[in-house]
Amino acid sequence: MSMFCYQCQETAKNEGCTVRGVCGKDAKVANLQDLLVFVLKGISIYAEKARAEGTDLSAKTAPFIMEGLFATITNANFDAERFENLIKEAFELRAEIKAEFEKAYKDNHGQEFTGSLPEQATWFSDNLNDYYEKSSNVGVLETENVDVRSLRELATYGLKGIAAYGDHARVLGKHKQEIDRFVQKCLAATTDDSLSVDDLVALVMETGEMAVQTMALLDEANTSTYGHPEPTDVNIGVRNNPGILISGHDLKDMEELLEQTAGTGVDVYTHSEMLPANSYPAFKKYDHFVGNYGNSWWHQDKEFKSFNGPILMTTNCITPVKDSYQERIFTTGMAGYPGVKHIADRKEGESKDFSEIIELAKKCESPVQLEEGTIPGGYARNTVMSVADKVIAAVENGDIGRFVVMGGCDGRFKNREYFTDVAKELPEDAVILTAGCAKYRYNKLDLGDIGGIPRVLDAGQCNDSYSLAYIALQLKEAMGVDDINDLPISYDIAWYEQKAVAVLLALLSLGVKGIRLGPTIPAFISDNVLNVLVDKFDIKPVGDVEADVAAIMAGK
Ligand code: FSO
Ligand code: SF4
Repeated sequence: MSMFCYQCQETAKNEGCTVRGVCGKDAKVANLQDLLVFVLKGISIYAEKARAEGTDLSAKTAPFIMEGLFATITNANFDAERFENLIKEAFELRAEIKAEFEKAYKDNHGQEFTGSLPEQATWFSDNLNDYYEKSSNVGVLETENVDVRSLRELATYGLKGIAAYGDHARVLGKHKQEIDRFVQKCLAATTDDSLSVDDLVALVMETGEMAVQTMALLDEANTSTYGHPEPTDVNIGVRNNPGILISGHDLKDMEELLEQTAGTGVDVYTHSEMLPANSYPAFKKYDHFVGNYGNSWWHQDKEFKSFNGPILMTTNCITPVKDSYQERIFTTGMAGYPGVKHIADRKEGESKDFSEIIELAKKCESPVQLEEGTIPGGYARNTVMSVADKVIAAVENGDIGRFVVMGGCDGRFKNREYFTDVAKELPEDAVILTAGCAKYRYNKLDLGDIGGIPRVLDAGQCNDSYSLAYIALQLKEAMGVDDINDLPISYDIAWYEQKAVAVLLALLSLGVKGIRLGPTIPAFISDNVLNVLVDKFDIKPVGDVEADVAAIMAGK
């Protein structure tokens, strides 16, 4: 076995990738990612010890820890050199935090700290060969007890999701001390052998609570910067100008790209999870912002070829880059791919410089049209709540029988046709609430509307999943229902990567029961942990389409 990773839904045999990732990640990068997380845990151990001595260093640790965790999310970064550098930086930060802890300890106790610490806090080398040697022995399998391992990884993957959402919020100037503190507390806790299974279950639940807070913070960051998304018919056709395709989830990159391309004769199109940018007032004002091109992330090898122009990947999901567009794809932020040009971070008070991409676009042909027409978007919390009276009336008079939350991710495998089939099979009085790239399985089906309310209400990116929770909580108030589970809402969630784990834990922490999860139950959930989730939350795997649709409509 040269690596071990089971953090995403497509892991080999639903057990673990052991030679090379199904995602394309090689063993070298997988192991370096493990080593980076290992050192991030070491930083967290010292920061937690400093906090016990009365020194809060979370403002110093959280930005780097969150970026580091974000880089290890599925399909975000495949570049070994980038991870080598992140590990070096992590050692530097760890040394600083260690020194601050030791000083605080000495000040408080009048003597040096001599206690023993886990290896995450002590192992060091500045030799790259040592990185590689060590990196194959610091992964998830180092925790032998399968249930402890399962809970540690469940918390860590939830934390990776929190890190991604938290990093997006920070880019827009928003952060919260409580979240920053939790990130270091949670990472340090995953190294603590004294914690019982019950303690770890509690940690996982707290991860869910923090995910809710982080998603609320990101929602606030996005809407206060760019306005509330508005109902929008998003064009899926093309024009005859050269274009730039922007993918991933980073709205600040979107803003700066639109600003820098204005008046250049180059059009801008969104791809995959950037589609919801078409519904923000701040972006809709640009005439050269044409619409969305293509489908969810895993179709990119073909769609990037036919786009003809440059592609900017702001975050995940990247798939192995093909020669046909190797010269025209760029990464930025925490995204990375070997041999692909990376646009540097913005300097304090400045924008990123996208001029190289714009100049390249001018020399490219316009995109090949894949489809035409429009798809509806912009049904985030503000839009839905602005018609709350209409929605509640439709529920009360029986026009809407059920809401089905079908958010989450899309993926490569055939078993995800389940979600298309469910969308098709749901009766006409069912409304689908969605967010994330899962929507591409049914957002072009033309499922009609109920009294002007589209049957697929798209709240936005997976980053906007907070809208789905918010709508449920507001409906609970408005309809005078005591328990969120008494609302006419069912959950049929498609998961793929770790942001979806954060969203799932967030829903559990809000008390949502009876969630169907698919296309498979995560490989990192052990049998005993699954039993806990079934007992406490009645989680179930997706099953037969017809039977699931009947059960969903019956509120089961
Ligand atoms: Fe999709 Fe990829 Fe948004 Fe994920 S593009 S799969 S949950 O990384 O981020 O929904
Ligand atoms: Fe395998 Fe998923 Fe890990 Fe990639 S991210 S190596 S596909 S488990």
